[in-house]
Amino acid sequence: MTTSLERRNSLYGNDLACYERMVEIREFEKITNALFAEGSIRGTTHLAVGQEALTLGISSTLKPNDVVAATYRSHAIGLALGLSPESVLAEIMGKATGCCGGVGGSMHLCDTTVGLLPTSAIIGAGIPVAAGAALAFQVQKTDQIALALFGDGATNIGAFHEGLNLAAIWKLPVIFICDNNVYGEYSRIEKTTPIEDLHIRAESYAMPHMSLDGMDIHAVRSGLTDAINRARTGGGPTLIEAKTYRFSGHSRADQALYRPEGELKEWQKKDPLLVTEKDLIKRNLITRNEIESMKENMVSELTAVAKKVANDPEPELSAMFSNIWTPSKVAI
Ligand SMILES: Cc1ncc(C[n+]2csc(CCOP(=O)(O)OP(=O)(O)O)c2C)c(N)n1
Ligand SMILES: [Mg+2]
Repeated sequence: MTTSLERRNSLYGNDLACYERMVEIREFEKITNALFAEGSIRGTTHLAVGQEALTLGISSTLKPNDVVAATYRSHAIGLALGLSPESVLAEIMGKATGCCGGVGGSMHLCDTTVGLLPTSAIIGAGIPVAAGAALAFQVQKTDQIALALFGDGATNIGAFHEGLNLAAIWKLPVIFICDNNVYGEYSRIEKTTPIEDLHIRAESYAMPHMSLDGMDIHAVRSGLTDAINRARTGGGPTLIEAKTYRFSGHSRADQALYRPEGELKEWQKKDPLLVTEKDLIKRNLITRNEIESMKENMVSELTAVAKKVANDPEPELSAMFSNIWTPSKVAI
């Protein structure tokens, strides 16, 4: 069986493997949505359809011993970093075979073998966690870096400002990536945020910052590479704003009827899968027919995974009390 780390390592320097993983994420999200719709999964889910170039840009550029703190919208970054569709889907379906034994669910994925720190439903929570991990790397004098991936809405949260301030003042090896997907929950960005270009918020912390096209994996890699070089050589943090778009609603129940007419269609012209396909075909790395059969195979593979996972065992009740830390002595 392929391990998370092997899945992760297969991406480096391999544009075709990155594209295939993007296809995997797209089809995985579609299947997950369908399973929710038919009532096979409890709880909720947040899809990242349309944001695949960003997640693959991150996973194919960071080293596997770097760490990533992400959000409740993390099936995509989990798969991109190397988690198997089986372990992610089993977690979402509350099965013991899931990456957290089925007690976390869709919003709480984790696999430290590929650097995915526990994901969280609390907006902005990953930002100080990433800064904390970066502080540990700085103290331990390793060359690792931490990356926080969060949404546009998170830049209005106190944790964002505290995390950036601390990282800047201590020159921590951390990269903050804001996926500006134009919406926070059900609100378009101008309803909640007085500026359009969120990366300029880093100016308040004298931190280097940039905006890039989050629909293009090459743009993501190139911006990230500069930030990584700075972080690894003691230059401190960077704020990157990746302009992207959430093709689906906020969560599974949301049809996104609040979107202006035509907006989705405009962004779909920049669909990261289309952009990557065009690039790969132009470079003679794949043909249109090969793309079609890759997609068909992916759908059959993922359908088989979903069938298998549906029959996996649920966790024992006692699993609720595993992995809980309590101090042996409480100081009064
Ligand atoms: C601290 C906190 N406040 C409010 C919420 C409710 N909430 C859930 S998602 C969301 C919007 C987040 O938008 P954004 O950061 O842009 O991420 P996206 O959903 O677009 O990925 C809000 C306000 C929350 N989960 N945590
Ligand atoms: Mg958003």
